[in-house]
Amino acid sequence: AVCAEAYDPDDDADDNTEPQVVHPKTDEQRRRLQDACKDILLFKTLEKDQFSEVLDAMFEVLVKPQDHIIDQGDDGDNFYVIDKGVYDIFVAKDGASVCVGKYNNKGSFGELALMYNTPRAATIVATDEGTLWGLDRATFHRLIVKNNAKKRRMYEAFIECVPLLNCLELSERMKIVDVLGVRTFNDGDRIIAQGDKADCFYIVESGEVKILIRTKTKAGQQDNTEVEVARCSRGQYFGELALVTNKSRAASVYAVGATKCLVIDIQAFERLLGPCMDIMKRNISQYEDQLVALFGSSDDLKH
Ligand code: 1OR
Ligand code: 1OR
Repeated sequence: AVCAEAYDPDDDADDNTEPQVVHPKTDEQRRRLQDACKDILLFKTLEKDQFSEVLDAMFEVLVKPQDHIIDQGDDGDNFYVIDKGVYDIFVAKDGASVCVGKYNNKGSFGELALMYNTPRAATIVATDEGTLWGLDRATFHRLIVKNNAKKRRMYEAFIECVPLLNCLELSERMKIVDVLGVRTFNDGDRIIAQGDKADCFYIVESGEVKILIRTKTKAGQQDNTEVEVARCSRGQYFGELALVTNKSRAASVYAVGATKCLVIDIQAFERLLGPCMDIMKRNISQYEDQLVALFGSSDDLKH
């Protein structure tokens, strides 16, 4: 009898017999690869063995200016991690190709077509000479997609009780789980530094963070020390402001005790959190009111 069973990647018996891909690398390549991969969110929830299998399978790709690494609409072949170079992201809109963002010497792309078996969702073009690390589709499936089933089991319940994400459909919340990374911090670790460029967004899973601000209206003055303005604990988010306003980080954020955060990169934030934008903007307008109350001006949150 034929039965319609849900696909569970964990049941995939032939996975164990699939040959392991190994691209030999020099020590120098290995060092660069490790450096490029250390902050890749999709790798952050892998077990150590799985992560080293991923590294073994990756291969170097040299690119020239104007090379199309990915074309929107194509089938997915590889996932890419950036070693170096600047890459523009184009999306077709009403027949025209619109640049919607860029990767600047770090990050990764090409996961969506491989994760969901869909055509490429964007075109990625190198603006300079650059270097990428590719990971073939089969290995991506065997290690990353399989790990996603585990991630969904681990984070589904927690994500369901993050108030900000209530406005999303269940399937949209699960897409966030698929691409998120996890980072742990020790007491006092600085998670965000005021003034830095922003490339990700955080949700506190456990522990607590404190938010400190050094106001620009007192720049250079003696009493311009960092002032604590807020704390966030389980289920609360931070690091959205710079992504929403396209500015540098408005405050510094430190771990209070051992703290674990879920991390979402800026591209996934823009792609998946659009429906939550109104809530975030409403909360941002409250930052301005509190700034006025504290420092007598909200200039810090302006240009
Ligand atoms: P892929 O396999 O579909 C193209 O191949 C890749 O571009 C895609 O995986 C992502 O890794 C990356 N929307 C869709 N894909 C994006 C986007 C994006 N940005 C980067 N990629 N948006 C832009 C968000 C800044 C939304 C556009 C409406
Ligand atoms: P970000 O990307 O600028 C620092 O990085 C984060 O601290 C910021 O996003 C917010 O998520 C968070 N003013 C500015 N940023 C704040 C504030 C805040 N509170 C939390 N963040 N104010 C406190 C309001 C309770 C106003 C300053 C007095």
